[in-house]
Amino acid sequence: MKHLPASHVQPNDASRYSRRLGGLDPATRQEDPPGPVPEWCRTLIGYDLPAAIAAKLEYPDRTVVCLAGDGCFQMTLNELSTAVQHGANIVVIVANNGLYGTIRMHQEMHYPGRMSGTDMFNPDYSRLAKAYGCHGETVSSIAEFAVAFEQSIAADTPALIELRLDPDAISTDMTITKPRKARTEAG
Ligand SMILES: Cc1ncc(C[n+]2csc(CCOP(=O)(O)OP(=O)(O)O)c2C)c(N)n1
Ligand SMILES: [Mg+2]
Repeated sequence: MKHLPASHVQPNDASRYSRRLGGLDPATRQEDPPGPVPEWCRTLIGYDLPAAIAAKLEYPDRTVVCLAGDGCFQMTLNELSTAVQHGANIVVIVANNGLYGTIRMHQEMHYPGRMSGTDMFNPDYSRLAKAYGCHGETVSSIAEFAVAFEQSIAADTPALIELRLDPDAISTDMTITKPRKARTEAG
């Protein structure tokens, strides 16, 4: 969040990463957010990209960053076309962990090791973004993020940054193996 200007708009979705990175979980929530930040948090997956586009069209002078899980983003990613068509130059950050991670977490908590339907196949999101006419970046380490973000903000098109994440790191503070181990040990 330190790379964002004080005046920004940041739609989030229901993914673990989106909520943690966006500071919307109680554990990381800021009592006094920096600047006028309309935080549109909904629990629907796929909400964030259309919301980000609408926000940019409504507040063209503000930086608009869309934080999306890969599962959430796959619901409405075709709206990249709308963003390009209407010149809504948002920055989309896709947290690619290859999972419907939130659902996997509940599967692991209640039925450890018995997962169903929560693995995902993902495209190369940076290349997909470029195919839509957007700027595209892929980030595999924290060190790469700042430059990718600066270039995305500076692009004169919508931009997308794919964060390639370890699937075991289900959130910024949780692993898959943690609830599985706890549940298995509890019997
Ligand atoms: C319309 C709708 N369908 C299903 C759900 C249930 N749901 C909540 S989070 C989630 C998975 C999100 O996956 P992803 O975006 O990859 O985020 P992750 O949890 O992996 O960070 C689902 C299916 C929902 N919130 N909204
Ligand atoms: Mg995911």
